[in-house]
Amino acid sequence: MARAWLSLGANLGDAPANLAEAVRRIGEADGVAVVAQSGMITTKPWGKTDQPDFLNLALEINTALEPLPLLDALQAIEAVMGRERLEHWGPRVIDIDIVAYERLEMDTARLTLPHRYAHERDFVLDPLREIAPAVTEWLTSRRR
Ligand code: PH2
Ligand code: MG
Ligand code: MG
Repeated sequence: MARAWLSLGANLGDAPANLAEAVRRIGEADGVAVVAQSGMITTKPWGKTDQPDFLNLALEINTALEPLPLLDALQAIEAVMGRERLEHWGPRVIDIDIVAYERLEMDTARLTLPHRYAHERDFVLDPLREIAPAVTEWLTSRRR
């Protein structure tokens, strides 16, 4: 079993309902259990600013899946929930990102761990700090 931390975001449709549905689906996925969930926070869009505010939260999970199978499982949830990849950093019904997987460091075409931008995004760090202060500190200190 490995411990991993996820960042979830939504800014299209019923964002609170989308986040709640994603958390439920993540908990129901094979080989994944939700350990802790942060509160939902409203955040200003980062990167591409002419889009609606986001709702974000962080999850801590236990998983039997290796990083890439975990990514597959999370992308399958995004797909069934109607995620369309139209625009880089654009609006979305749901986004589920792996922020960290244990303290693993990897850099492949599909997945970079820890998440490439997590350390500079308050919408990731603030909810994560609520449930995993040590991981949050690791993310910010390794890039200082
Ligand atoms: N996700 C992005 C780009 N910008 N801004 C906020 N506030 N929240 C997000 O989840 C978000 C974003 C790309 O995934
Ligand atoms: Mg993202
Ligand atoms: Mg994503």
